[in-house]
Amino acid sequence: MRSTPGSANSAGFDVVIVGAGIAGLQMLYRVRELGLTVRAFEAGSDVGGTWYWNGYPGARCDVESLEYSYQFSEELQQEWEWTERFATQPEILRYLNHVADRFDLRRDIQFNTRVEALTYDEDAGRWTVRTAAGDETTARFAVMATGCLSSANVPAFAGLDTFAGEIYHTGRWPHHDVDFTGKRVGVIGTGSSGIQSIPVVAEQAAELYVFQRTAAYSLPAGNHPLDPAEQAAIKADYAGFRARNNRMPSAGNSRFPANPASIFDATPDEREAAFDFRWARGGPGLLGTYGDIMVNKDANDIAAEYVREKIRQIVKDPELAARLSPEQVLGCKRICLDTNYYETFNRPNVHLVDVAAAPIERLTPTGIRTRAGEYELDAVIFATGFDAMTGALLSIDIRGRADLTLREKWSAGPRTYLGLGVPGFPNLFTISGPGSPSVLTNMMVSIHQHVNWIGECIQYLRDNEIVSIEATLEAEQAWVIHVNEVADTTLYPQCNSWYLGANIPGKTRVFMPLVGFPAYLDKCAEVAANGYEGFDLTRDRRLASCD
Ligand code: N01
Repeated sequence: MRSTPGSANSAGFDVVIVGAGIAGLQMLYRVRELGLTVRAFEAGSDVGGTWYWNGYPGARCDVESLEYSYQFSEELQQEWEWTERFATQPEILRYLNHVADRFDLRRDIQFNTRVEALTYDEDAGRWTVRTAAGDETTARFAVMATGCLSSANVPAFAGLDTFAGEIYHTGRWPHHDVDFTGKRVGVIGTGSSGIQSIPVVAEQAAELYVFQRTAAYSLPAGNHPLDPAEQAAIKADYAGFRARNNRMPSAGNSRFPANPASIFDATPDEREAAFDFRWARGGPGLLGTYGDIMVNKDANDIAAEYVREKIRQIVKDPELAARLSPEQVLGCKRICLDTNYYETFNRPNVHLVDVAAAPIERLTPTGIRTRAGEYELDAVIFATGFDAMTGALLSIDIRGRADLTLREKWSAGPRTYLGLGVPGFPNLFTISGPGSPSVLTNMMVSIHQHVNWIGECIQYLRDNEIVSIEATLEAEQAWVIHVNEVADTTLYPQCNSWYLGANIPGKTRVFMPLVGFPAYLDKCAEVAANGYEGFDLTRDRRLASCD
């Protein structure tokens, strides 16, 4: 089977990719390298995924630019010049557009096309892909590049449709200028998206009301223009830099690793100095000041109190500082990085509304009503996050062997082998799926690793005339236990985070990502080296050739 790339193909494709964000673009490039026919489907009108949808004011990456980039092309990583330590959303989107153009990827992407269903035909050994427009095609392999944080969570507030003003979600930001100058704006949510947008919106808005349910820990990003000499030094040995990052638990930050020592071996003065150093440097490094902060509650309490003291120093009104001070375990909800977040609450036009004490009751035609009062607003921004890790996958009607749906299979929480494969769903791969390190790492690196693993796997199947690969139930069961055991050695499961699915009403609470990148990297390599141990491989000469 061969087709003109990108052309309609009644015989279908070798590979279908769902999504044209960071993962989809790299997968497309990799599949082309294998000489296979491919079609990517993308719901948006252009490439970029997360960086296409999250164009809210202040949107910026919390991974350093020199690490948050593709490594599949040495030329690309040498050519591209980042301008800031942490890139803005427009800069990353420009980069992804550059990648799409440079490697001529768009011709195999069908935009404005939402995939609605994927159904496995056991006799043909192929996936049928149906779009929301009702079009169908088939493919031997399906690769889900649907993103971990792509299914926007809009709480079902009463009266949502009655609000007469503007409504936005940070993860569905419109692709036109939005100007809040002179307006009364409400932001619901104080996770990363709220914390990044609030300081920027506060500068435009006449009045800004921040509806906070849980105070979040935020560390100063310490963003600055990139020093060309620093960039050149990394580029002089980019491969070495990538290799060192691969050996870090978060697949990054090798230039500033965590200190493995215990906080209890340091004096109070030494701790203070160590925290001060990391706070001043900016970025997420404060969590790594000592090796036990993320595994020992007493150690964590000391670090958390350091951050609360910083909040008290920054926010002038002590009562307001107290309301902005988080109490949960530091870092067990994803740590936020900010530029002037706490400082923003010193502005006279910014008001903190406690919706834990007095929850939002409804939206009205003119604003938001909480149990404590009514707030007149011209615009409401939902910074309410995502149905993480499973939301995008389960929004598609995925049916595997014997009509088993992924929704049924995952009704008590996601179950995978390596976060890459699911028993009952042959030849379907999930890039950065639940059970892989994904969101606990630099996503660029995790995606790179998955794309290469999947590419090599498909190559292996072709070389060995294997028509289908499917994770075994035994491997899945052992893997789910492993992921939970690793999580339980840390403090991560101890608060109501989206890592656990706790932000979505009714979602089963399961800790979804795997903690620790290097061991995972080694495990995936070992599985491949052992002929895809833990997967059933089916040979069928009739179906073996893709040609
Ligand atoms: O979403 P969140 P996010 N009533 O889920 C509140 C990545 N990211 O979009 O904590 C009132 O963290 C909710 O309150 P609570 C990053 O991985 C990265 O901000 O559930 N409030 C919370 O305050 C990040 O972790 C970057 O009590 C409600 C907020 O909404 C992930 O995306 C930038 C509510 C949601 O916070 C998600 O971040 C942005 C309700 N009914 C995002 N429902 C960077 O790279 C929810 N909330 C920097």
